[in-house]
Amino acid sequence: HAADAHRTDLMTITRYVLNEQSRHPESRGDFSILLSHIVLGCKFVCSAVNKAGLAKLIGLAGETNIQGEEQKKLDVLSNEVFVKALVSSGRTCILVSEEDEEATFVDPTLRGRYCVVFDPLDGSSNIDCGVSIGTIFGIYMAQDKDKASLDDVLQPGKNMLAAGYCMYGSSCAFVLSTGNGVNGFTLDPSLGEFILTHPDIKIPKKGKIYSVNEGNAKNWDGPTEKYVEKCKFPKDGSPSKSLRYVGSMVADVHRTLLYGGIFLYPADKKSPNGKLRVLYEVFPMSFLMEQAGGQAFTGKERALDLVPSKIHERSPIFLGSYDDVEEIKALYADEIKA
Ligand code: P6P
Repeated sequence: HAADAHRTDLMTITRYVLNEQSRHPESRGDFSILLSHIVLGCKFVCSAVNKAGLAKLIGLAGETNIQGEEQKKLDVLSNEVFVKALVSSGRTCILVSEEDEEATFVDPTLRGRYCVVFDPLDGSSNIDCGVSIGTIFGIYMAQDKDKASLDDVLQPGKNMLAAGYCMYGSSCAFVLSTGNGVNGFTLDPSLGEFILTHPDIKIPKKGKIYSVNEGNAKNWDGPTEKYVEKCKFPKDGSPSKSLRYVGSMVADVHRTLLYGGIFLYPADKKSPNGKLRVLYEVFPMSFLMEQAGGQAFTGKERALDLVPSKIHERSPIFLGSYDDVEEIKALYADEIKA
C-alpha cells in the first residue's frame, strides 16, 4: 500500500509550500502565491525550451516566423514571461533580472512585500546544442513595499528568504529552499505539476568531481592553480578527481548538489571579480549549497556574507561539498598569511 499511497498521495510543490507556510501562522499565503507565479513562469519556459529545437528546425527561433514577425530570442521571451508573472502576482515590489539593465519597480497599486532577483534563462548560449539550461531566482523581503529602494536588494545573500532554480534538461527539475533544507521536484508533463522527487537533499560531505573551465588556467591566481593541481595530481596518493564541466551553471550546480564535489568560477587576471553575478547566480546557488550541508566561498569570505553594491555585480565563487570547499579556503588563507 505504501507504493500506492505514494502514487496517489501526490506531494506537489503547491502542497509542499502550503505545508511550509503552516509553519509560519502569521503568513497570509503571500509567499505561496508568489511561488506559484514563479512556477508558472518555469512551466512556460520548460515548454518553450523543449520546442526551441523544433522551432529552430522550422525556422522560428531567432528568425522571422511564418507570420513574418521577428521571433523573440528565448531568453528575452522568458524574461518577459517572468516579469509579467511576477508583477501580476501582486506580491512583488522590486524585480532584478539578468536581462534588464535597471531594476523594475512594480506599480504601487500592484505592490507586494517581496523582491525577486532572477536569471530567466541562464546558460542560454547552450540552447542550440541542446545542453541543459535553467532559471535561477532568489527572494528578499522589502523593508517597506511603499518605500521600496535598491537597498532592499543590495542585501547579503544570507538575508534571502528563499532561493531555487529550475533546470530544463532531460526532465524539468525544480530545486527550492525556503530556509528549511532543500527539496527537488520533477515536472510531470501529463499533470503539468511539479512532484516532490528529491526530499531533503543533502550534498555528500566530500566529492570526487571538480568543475571548472580549465581554458582559463593561464589566468588563475595561486590558490586556484594549486587546488586544481591537487585535484589532478593528489600528493597523498588518493585518486585524482574527475573533471565535469557543462558550461551551464544550473547543470553544473545540480550535478554537484546531487553527486558532490566542487564547482569553481574563480577570479582571474582578465576578470578580477570572476564572471558569475552575485544576486541571481552566486547567492541563490550558495544559499542552496549551505541549506544542503555544503558551503560557498568567494576566495575572501563566505559567499552569503558578501554585500553587493550594484545589482549586476560579479564575484568569484567556489561552492559544493563541505570538505572540498574547506580545502580551497585553506589555500586562500595560506596566501593571505604568506
Ligand atoms: P564560461 C553561462 O553563460 C554562464 O553564465 C553560466 O551558466 C556558466 O556557469 C558560465 O557562464 C560558463 O562560463 O566562461 O566557462 O563559458
